[in-house]
Amino acid sequence: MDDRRTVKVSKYLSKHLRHQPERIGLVLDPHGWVEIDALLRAAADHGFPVTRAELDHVVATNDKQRFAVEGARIRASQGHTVAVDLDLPEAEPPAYLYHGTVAPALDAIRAEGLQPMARHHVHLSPDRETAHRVGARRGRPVVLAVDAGAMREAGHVFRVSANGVWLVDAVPPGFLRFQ
Ligand code: HQG
Repeated sequence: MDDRRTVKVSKYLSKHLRHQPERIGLVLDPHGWVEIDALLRAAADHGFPVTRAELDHVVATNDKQRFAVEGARIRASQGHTVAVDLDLPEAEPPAYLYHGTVAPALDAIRAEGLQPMARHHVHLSPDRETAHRVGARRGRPVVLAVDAGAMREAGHVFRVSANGVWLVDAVPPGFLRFQ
């Protein structure tokens, strides 16, 4: 399987496991899972045939481990815009986490903190390099440090996805370091 095909299949899976399952007639369970057989059937029926071997390859080699397989089922590990409850346990974050954004968002972020925007949570990275890459999707990246230790002490709940993305409902501006 070449890299271009791998990326194409990964994007197709992200689209339908995170954002628009109904577009191919899929119904996710409340925690975001779907039977792999049903997913492959729906993809084929909608003009995008994927083999089980291709799906397994994408799950195993995905650069961010975006997908989780459990038994006969698959789900996206995070990043949903459809309503799912990932049922992730609370976790104790490291003292600092990082968020990659771009300069045009900074005024709003200073005023209202980090908001989940279209997603369910604000996504935070455990290191600056990852946050830098996340920000760079939108332009010249700006990395903000989040005082996760102080947030947790103040009662904010942190969860970590299966692929190491830290999730919170929001980050009030007082916990952000703009430097
Ligand atoms: C910004 C990718 C104005 C925020 C990545 C970001 C990540 C605000 C954008 C994952 C704001 C939302 C998530 C506020 C936040 N006012 N702008 N108050 N608060 N923003 O894509 O964190 O490839 O929903 O800075 O690698 O960029 O999908 O979030 O620029 O892990 O697996 O609003 O998506 O992973 O953008 O990225 P997003 P994100 P995948």
